[in-house]
Amino acid sequence: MGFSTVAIHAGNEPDPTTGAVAVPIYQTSTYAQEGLGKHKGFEYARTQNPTRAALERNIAALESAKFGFAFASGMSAIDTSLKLVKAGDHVILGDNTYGGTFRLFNRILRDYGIEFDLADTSDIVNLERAFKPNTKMVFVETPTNPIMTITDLKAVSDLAHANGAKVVCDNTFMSPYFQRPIEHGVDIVVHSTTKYLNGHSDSVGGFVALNDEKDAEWIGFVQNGIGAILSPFDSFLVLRGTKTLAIRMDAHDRNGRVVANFLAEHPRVQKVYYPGLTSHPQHELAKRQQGGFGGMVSFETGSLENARKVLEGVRVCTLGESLGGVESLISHPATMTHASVPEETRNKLGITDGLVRISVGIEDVEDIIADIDQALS
Ligand code: P1T
Repeated sequence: MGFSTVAIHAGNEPDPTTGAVAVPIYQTSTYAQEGLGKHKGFEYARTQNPTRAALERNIAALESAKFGFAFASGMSAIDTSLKLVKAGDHVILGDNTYGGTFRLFNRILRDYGIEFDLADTSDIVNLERAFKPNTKMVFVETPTNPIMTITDLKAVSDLAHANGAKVVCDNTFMSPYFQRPIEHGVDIVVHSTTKYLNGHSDSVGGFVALNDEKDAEWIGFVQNGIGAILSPFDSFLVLRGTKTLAIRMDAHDRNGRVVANFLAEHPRVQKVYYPGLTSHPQHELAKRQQGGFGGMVSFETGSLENARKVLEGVRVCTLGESLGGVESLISHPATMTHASVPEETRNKLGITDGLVRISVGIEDVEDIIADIDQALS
């Protein structure tokens, strides 16, 4: 079945009690039991909730995964995926990820005995050198936030598996519409559903999708044991969001290409980071691995002052953290999303004071272009 058919129907079976076509928000903390140990499969809402279960079936199907788990945020989903390693294990983390992912490793997991090293996972020779005897996981983002570097998921999966390690891919920027990492050999996919999957900037959530039954059992155990679950209302919102994922992503992609090309020609812009540009060093890999290039575009303005003028000069775009909503958002990675990354590392990666990131929305693209143009000039 096609992507949109799955998006609209998987998990969205009419409600068994009423026939409601939209999955109801089961806003309950617990369920009446008929007798001791006799119930309808629902005991307590941290453990099971029908609205959340519907979303879990939905996104798992979209990611070509057998199992899916919805969390209270992207970060709690990422943290739970890291519960597949133990104290003393070593993880290779892509050197450019969302700042919060780096912070989780650097400021929290480190103190719980998880060793990690950063590596440029887009360079397979470099990645191979980062493996240690105790490496149990490689964690990648592709394209990366905000530099848009692409990692070859099949090559990384083959290398990791040959070294006895699992691969986790944060698929937030592409969504399963444009990239399904499990189909390239990745073991575990994580998402911030806050972004494209929900798509309307009105919910914070996360997701873990995977195929391995034993690992899925553990992720489910941790989800219940720690309890960072997605609420019924948020589950409803994301479930509504994924129904239009395909048409929204196509629109983000169309607008993203136009904005990237416009910026690439603009005299006040020094560099544009967008895998859809033929000048992107991994354009061919992106074309092969992704179904589109999406709506995330970063560009170098040359200085903090220039960046500030753009960020404070826009009227259609909104200055703010986050991405993936229908409205265009503009942000300053160095002081916002990636402030927890040391300055030296930021500069090495290209996350300079002059870097601006746009999450290109699905407004009329002429209005977005005119807005950025007036802010740049
Ligand atoms: O905010 P939360 O739902 O917890 O998701 C964290 C997260 C995980 N992975 C990626 C690739 C992300 O971009 C994010 C959150 N990112 C932003 C808030 C941002 O503006 O980049």
